[in-house]
Amino acid sequence: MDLGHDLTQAMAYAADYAGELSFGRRRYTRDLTGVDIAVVGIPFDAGTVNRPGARFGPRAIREQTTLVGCYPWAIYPWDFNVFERCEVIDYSDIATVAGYPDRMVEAVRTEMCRILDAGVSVLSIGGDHMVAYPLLQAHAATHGPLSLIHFDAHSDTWGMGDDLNHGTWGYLAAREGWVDPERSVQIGMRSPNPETLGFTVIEANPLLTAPMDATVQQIRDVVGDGPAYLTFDIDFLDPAFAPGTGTPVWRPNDPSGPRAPARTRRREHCRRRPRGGRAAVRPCRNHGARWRNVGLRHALLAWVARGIR
Ligand SMILES: [Mn+2]
Repeated sequence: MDLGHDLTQAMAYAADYAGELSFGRRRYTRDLTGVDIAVVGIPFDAGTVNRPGARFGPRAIREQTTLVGCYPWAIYPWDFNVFERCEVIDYSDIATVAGYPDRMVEAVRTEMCRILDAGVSVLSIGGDHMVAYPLLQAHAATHGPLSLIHFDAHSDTWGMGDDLNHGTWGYLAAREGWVDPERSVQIGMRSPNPETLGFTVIEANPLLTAPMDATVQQIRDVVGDGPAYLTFDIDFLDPAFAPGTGTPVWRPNDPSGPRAPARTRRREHCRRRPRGGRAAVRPCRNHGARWRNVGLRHALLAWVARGIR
């Protein structure tokens, strides 16, 4: 379905709660003529070893992106409007058949090669992290070995022979030469894996104590100027704020993480004796995670856009 430019622009100013649920109100189309960035959904979660549900990710993210982007001059904090700088389309979802991971891999690889061969950049929305396997394969076929910028609680480089799931794609991508570990960096790690495969690893605790600018410079120094692929697992964040993930891992020294209630209780105890238990978790606990998804996806879109112009 191609809604055309006029309606897209009209919907950008329409009520947030109405209208098409494409990514950022972009056109649903597979016509790549004149396109800079294609947003592609991959609703797949058969690669997770724990909690499924990521198949609902692309739809939820698209819905949340309708809540931002209504200011034509910019989206805070960026000083440019991504949609003015680049022609962005919503390529819709890559169809997968539940229960057949091999078909997902083949379908993603085929569609990615079509998009990348047309000179178009991709922002994909998953889906569990196994989808990175065909995505990296297709990008490496186009650009050669890539720097990987990997935000995650897990390294996803556990080697299990040829087995492919959301915890092994990084191992396989390095083994196949699609990513160059010497130019790659993993950020936020907090699941022990002594085998780094040569990746630069920035663990969660140093990340939380180091100045942000120093960490950004460290990432730049490792990655250099070559082609890079950025991937962000939502479990990079503390699950207190983004519980909707397959394998949540708490951030031990995060000032807003699990230690915060303990510190608060200690201070509280000095002032008066506790008089009751803690409140129950609210059923609406995923709202915070949804808001973070909105910001994250626009940050990633801006990152892709900066690489184009
Ligand atoms: Mn993870």
